[in-house]
Amino acid sequence: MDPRQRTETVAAGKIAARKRFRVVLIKPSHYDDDGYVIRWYRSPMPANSLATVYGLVDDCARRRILGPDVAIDIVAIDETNTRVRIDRIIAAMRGNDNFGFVGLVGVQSNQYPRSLDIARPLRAAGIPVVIGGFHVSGMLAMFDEIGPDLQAALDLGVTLFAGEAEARMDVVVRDAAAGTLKPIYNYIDDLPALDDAVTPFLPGNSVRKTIGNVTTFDAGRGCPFQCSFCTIINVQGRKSRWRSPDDVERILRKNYEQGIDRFFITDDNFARNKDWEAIFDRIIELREQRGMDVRFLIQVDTLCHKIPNFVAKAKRAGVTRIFIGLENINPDNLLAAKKRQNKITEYRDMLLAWKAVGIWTYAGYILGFPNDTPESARRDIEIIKKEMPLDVLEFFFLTPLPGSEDHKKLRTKGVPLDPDLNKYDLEHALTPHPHMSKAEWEKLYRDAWSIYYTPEHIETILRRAQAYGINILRLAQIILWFAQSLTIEKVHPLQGGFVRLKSRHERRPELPVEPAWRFYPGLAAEFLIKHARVAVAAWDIFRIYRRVAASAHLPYSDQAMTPVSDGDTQTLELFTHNQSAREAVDHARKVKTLTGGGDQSTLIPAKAGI
Ligand code: B12
Ligand code: SF4
Repeated sequence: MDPRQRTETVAAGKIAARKRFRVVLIKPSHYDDDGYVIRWYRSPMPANSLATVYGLVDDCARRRILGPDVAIDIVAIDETNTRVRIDRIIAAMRGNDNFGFVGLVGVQSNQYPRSLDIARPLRAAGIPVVIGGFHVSGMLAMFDEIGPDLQAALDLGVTLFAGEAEARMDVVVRDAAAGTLKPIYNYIDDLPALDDAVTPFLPGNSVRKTIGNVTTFDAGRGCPFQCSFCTIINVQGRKSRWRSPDDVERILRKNYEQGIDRFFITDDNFARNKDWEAIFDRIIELREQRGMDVRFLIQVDTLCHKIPNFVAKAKRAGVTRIFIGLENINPDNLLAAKKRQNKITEYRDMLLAWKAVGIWTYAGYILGFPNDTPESARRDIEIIKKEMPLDVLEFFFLTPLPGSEDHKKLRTKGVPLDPDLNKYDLEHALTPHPHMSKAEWEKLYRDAWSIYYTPEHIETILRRAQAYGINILRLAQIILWFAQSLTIEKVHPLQGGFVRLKSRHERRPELPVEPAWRFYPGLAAEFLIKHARVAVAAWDIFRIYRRVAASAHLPYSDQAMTPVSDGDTQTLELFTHNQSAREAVDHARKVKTLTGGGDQSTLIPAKAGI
């Protein structure tokens, strides 16, 4: 086995033991459009799925669940930053009489084909393999029958794990050790409580293969809303389950001791974590009384600013960035997706509430809702630029992800869906669209990034941010990442990393291995061209940054930074660009009248802004 991959053996495994049970945990990546595994010298952040499963197996090792004389050795490999040497895994397992198993961890639909390609040679060598994650869970949550994709794994003798592994890992480890792994473990209808659950953890040397001093953990799971494109509610449920403040503190301290002080809390909607306040209070105590300078990125919904104290406590707890699923500014589209909680009349109010405390906003925007046309989507992005104080905007294709209501409906209706799961990464057009051809939709997606990230708008974003006291040099770096990732690396920024690595033999088996004389010169040219383009783009953004920084002493304000007034509802394009937008405003006005103006935040921001 690759010695670099062996470094993560747990302490418990080092204790003298008669036998050693080997667990190799792999978080697979997936293939790019040329068929090569997407792998980087440094990936942006560690995978929480890997940390969670690692923590659970580590806990089995510490409790010596296979008996006092059997140690459990764990290797954790994140394929987005480490090459998976299947031959070495086979050799190491063979040297241990195949006493152990390979776990393919947190496997998303787009990673499922790659997972089967990893599993195939392992199974041929007689090594037990277990696949868990959103694809298996999503499919088993939504369909009673086993589809051809899951059947392909079962045919290889791979075990499928659906649901969550907290309090279930003992069963899997014991069965694997006894050679009695079942074909399917299905716990999808029995989601575990998370208070007192084993906490996620990855050793420092694994975390250091990522770009910064950032790691991930989930403080809770589940979301009460019902968006039809969402997989989370069907896999993790609509009921909030959360880790205790004690557990969160333990996670933070364990990482802090290793020099990691930046965290992405992966809850899809931290604002609906029932215990958000107690968790924030604990973090505030750690920061303000124990001097732990920890900082966070959290994901929230568009109504979170209406939760009393939420924004203020987020600020004190060290939240520096939030991610919001804005999704769209056409109320008809939001309604079609059952995203009823997203009210365009709230958007600016919500963004200003975060801006007022100097927190950056990232938002996701989905292209390809039923009412989108190439023209309407382009116009909508221009409206956002002019009228909404957003920092980073990222675009996705509307995708029927396995595990979502949309996927189930389309499949049940027999609508043709792209059969290649590798493409289910929110970066491909996979279904027919009522108003756009596939080519138009793909062009819209590519154009969207350049429509939003023009030099003029980057300057506006930085000027707005500076007015709110945000660190604009850091913001400029993130803008560089988001603005250029698709153009230069041909992947979404969330799949990006630092220095792309490729191996000639790590190609989809359906595609030929390129001859060395073509592959290596091509790789070298690609490397040089890409880095030259990054340097040019970085220099351009740096010049914008310098210009903005030089005017720090001058006051700056624009339309997007002013709270919405009654008059604006007649003039802002956000509220008037189509019939449904106007109706949304009328509805908000009626609600305000009926509640005697009590529900201020539906239309006119109460105290937002600076
Ligand atoms: C954080 C996150 C990211 C982070 C980091 C990745 C990570 N895994 O930490 C970033 C921002 C990089 C990211 C990127 C992407 N993500 Co993401 N991400 C998430 C998010 C919000 C949390 C993941 C997580 O930590 N979950 C908690 C863990 C503990 O749950 P879990 O993985 O299901 O694991 C449990 C069980 O499945 C099981 N289990 C899992 N593996 C194994 C293995 C064994 C052996 C066993 C026994 C059990 C077991 O036990 C675990 C513990 O209970 C999820 C949504 C969600 N709520 O999960 C989306 C999600 C996983 N992402 C998704 C997608 C599509 C992507 C992107 C393709 C988007 C894009 N175009 O950029 C990229 C892919 C890049 C990549 N390399 O992963 C989808 C996948 C849907 C699907 N059907 O495939 C999800 C579900 C969100 C959604 N929109 O629906 N993501
Ligand atoms: S708000 Fe987010 S997590 Fe909740 S249902 Fe909608 S898409 Fe899913």
